[in-house]
Amino acid sequence: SINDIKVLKLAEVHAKPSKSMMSYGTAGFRGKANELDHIFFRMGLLAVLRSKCKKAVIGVMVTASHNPEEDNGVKLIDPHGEMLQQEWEVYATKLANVGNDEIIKELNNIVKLENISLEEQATIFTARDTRPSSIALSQAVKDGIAALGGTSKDFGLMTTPQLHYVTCMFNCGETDASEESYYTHFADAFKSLVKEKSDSSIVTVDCANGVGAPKLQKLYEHIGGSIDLVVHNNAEVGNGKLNENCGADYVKIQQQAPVGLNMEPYHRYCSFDGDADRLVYYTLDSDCNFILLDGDKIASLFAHHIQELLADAKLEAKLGVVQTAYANGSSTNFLKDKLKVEVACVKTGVKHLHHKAQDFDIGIYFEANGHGTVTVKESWRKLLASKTTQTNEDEANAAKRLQTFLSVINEAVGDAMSDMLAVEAILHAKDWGVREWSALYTELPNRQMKVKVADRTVIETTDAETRTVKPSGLQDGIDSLVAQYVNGRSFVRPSGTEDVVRVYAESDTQENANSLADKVSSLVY
Ligand code: 16G
Ligand code: ZN
Repeated sequence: SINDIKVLKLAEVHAKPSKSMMSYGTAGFRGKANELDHIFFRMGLLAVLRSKCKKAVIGVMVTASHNPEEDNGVKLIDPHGEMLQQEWEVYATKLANVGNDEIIKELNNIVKLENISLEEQATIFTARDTRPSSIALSQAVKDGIAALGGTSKDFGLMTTPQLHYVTCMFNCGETDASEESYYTHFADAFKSLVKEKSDSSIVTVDCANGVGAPKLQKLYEHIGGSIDLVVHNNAEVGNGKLNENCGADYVKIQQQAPVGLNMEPYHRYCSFDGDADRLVYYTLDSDCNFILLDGDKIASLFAHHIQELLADAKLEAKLGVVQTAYANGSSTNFLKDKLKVEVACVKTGVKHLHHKAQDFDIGIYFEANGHGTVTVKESWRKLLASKTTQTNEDEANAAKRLQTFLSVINEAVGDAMSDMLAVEAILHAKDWGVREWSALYTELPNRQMKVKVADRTVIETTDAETRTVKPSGLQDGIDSLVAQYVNGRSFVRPSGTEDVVRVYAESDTQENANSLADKVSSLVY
C-alpha cells in the first residue's frame, strides 16, 4: 500500500497554497512559475501511478513552451510518446486541487479505479527547458516520484520532442535510448537523404533563446557537411530572453521577423519555440514583403512530396492531412482540390490531431502554429518495407526514399528539429528554394487577436471549434459579419492555455481580415 507518512511529509514541503485551483489543459498545467511547486510534486506522484498502471516508462516534461520566461508548466508523456490519456487528465486535475489532507485518499482512489498493482516498478524519465525555475520545479517532480517509491531518470535539459522520443524508444525495447541516440538517428536519416550540400542550403534558425539552441548545435555536429545552419537567438551566447520578441509563436502571430535578424530576399529562415516542438519558416520576397511558411505550408509540402514518392513507388496508401480551424483556407483548398488529399479538421491541441491522423495509413498533421508530424500505420509500414525489396528497381528505390524520409520525422510528436530536417530534405530533393515552396498556394490574409473577458467559459464551440453554440446569438452575429467580407471566415474559441478568448479572421485583403477580426472581437466583449 501507499507509504502515507513519506508522501505526507514531502507534501508538506511542497504545500498547496489554499486558493490555488488549476486544471490539466491542452498542454498540461501552465501558470506563473512561483505558484506551481505543489502541482509539480503531485504530477510526480501521478506519474508513478501511471507508470505502474501501464507497466512502462512515463515521461514528465517541465516547460511552458512559448509562454513568457516567468511561466512554467508540466505535462506527462505516455509510453509511446503520446500525450497523457484523457481520463488521466481528470485525475491530474483532481490531484492538483485537493488539500494536502486529501492527497492519500485521491491517490488510493486512482489506484482503485484503475486497478493498479502497487507492487509494480515505476520508472519516470524527466527533462526540463532552460527556464531558471525549471531546475527547482523538476526537483519537485522528482520528490513526488520518490515519495511513491518510483525511480526517476533525469535527462536534464532537453527539448520536449527529445523526451517524447527517448520515452517512446525505451518502451519499444531500445535500452540505450538517450539524447545521443536521438542525434544519431535523425542525423543518419538526414545524411542518407541529403548526401551533399546544395548552394541554397543555408538556414538561419531562431531558437527563441531556448533549449533548442544548444540541442540544435549538437544535432548539427552529427550532421556534418550536408547543410549549413546558423543558430540565432541562442541565450548561451547573447543576452536575449526566452521567447521575448522571438520564437515560432511570435513570428507566426506578429507575422514579422524575430528580434535581431536581418533578412534578405528569398534566403531561408525558421523559428523554433521555447521547447522546440514548433517550427515555422519565413523569408522576404523581392519587394521585401514578409512571407510566412507556417504549419499549413509545411503540411502541404509534406503531402506533396509523400504523394510523389507514393506514385513513383506505385504504392497505394490512404493519405490524409489533419488541420484545425486555424488552417488557412487556401491551404485546405490546395490540399483538397489540387492534391486531392483527404483533409480532416479537429479541435485545437496536439492530442486531437495526433489521434485523428492515426485513422490514415499515412497521416500528416499540423497546426498552423507549426506543431506537427506524420504518423504511419504499422501494417502499412510493413507494406512499404516489402516494396523496398521489389524487383522493379525504380519502384523499390522510391519506396526506400519514402522509408528514409519517414525516418527523419519524429513520429511521437511534432519536433522542430526533425521537421526542419524533413523540410530541408524535401527542398533538396526537389531542388526548390523557399520561393518555389511558398508558391504552392497563396495564403488568404488573416489576423489573430485575443480578447480578455470576465469569464471565457461562457463561450462553447462545436464543429471542431469553427462555430459557437453559446452564448446564444454570438454565432449569428459572426455569420452576418462574415457575410460582408470577400472570402470571409472567422471563429472564436476560449483559449486552453491562457485566460483569454481567441479570435481568428481571414479575408481577401489584410485590411479586411483586420477589420473582420476587430468586429468579431467586439461581439465577444
Ligand atoms: C498548446 C497545444 C497546442 C495548441 C495550443 C493552443 C499541445 C502539446 N500544445 O500549446 O497544440 O495549439 O495549446 O493554445 O497540445 P490555446 O488554447 O491557448 O489557443
Ligand atoms: Zn512548444
